[in-house]
Amino acid sequence: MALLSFERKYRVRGGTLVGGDLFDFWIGPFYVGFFGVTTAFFAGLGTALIFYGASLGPTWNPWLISIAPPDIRYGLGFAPLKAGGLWQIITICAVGAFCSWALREVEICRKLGMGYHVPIAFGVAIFAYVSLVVIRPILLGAWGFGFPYGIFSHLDWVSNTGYQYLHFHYNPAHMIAVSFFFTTTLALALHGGLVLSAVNPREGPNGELGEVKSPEYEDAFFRDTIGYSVGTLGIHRVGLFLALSAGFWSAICIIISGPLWTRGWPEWWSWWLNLPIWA
Ligand code: UQ2
Repeated sequence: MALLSFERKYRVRGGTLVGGDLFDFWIGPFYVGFFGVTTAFFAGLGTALIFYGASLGPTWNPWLISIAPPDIRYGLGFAPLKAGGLWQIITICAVGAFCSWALREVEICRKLGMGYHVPIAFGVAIFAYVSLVVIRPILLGAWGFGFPYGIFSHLDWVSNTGYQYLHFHYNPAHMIAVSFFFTTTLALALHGGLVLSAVNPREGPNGELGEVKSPEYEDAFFRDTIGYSVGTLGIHRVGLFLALSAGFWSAICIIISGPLWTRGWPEWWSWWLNLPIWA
């Protein structure tokens, strides 16, 4: 179905979670909805506050601008605006905007009668962010454990936080996350390569245009190579699982650093050295 006639068909009322028909309209190609309004509100306010915070700082160099969280001594209370309070409100705006965006996706899924896979996937990304600036700071007792909002400053925070545990790559959850990130790129490279090889095949022996191949060819390629094909639907399940697992274990690896384990991560592995079988 042509996109324009399809749009006429699906652009109907309904599927909203909040607000009934009130925000059930489009602006150009964009569905608005109640959560489109809240997304715009939080994103607009948060961005304005970042510019305000930058105006208070020493530089307009985009690499160096940084909005820092409050000092640890403010604990889990509100800090003065210019001493981390801005960071706190910007964090509320960020979480508000991300969750609004996810719920707007849910409303669009409901309108289209689709599954909620995309908003659930986005929810895992939100979880990874929230684990850094909300969950872990609460577990450690101070907003000051969140990371600063700046390009270089957040890199410094990641490096410093990593060295605080001596060698972050020994964090078992970090190991799992990294493995999932790498496996995700492997799976997407295999999938992208396989689909392009079938849809955009080489030319024939006499230079004639290659014929587009069906999914049976894709299956056959992997059966010939490794004796198994996960299938055209299966590869997308594998891909979604791998990518969500990468984000999930990233969140776990930072949440357990501090709240669950305060020493260097290499030391965590002494459980292995202390197994009675070595005695
Ligand atoms: C596949 C298939 C696809 C694919 C890919 C495979 C026809 C178009 C890439 C092969 C994938 C396998 C065997 C699983 C890979 C698993 C990991 C953990 C990397 O069979 O079906 O559809 O794109």
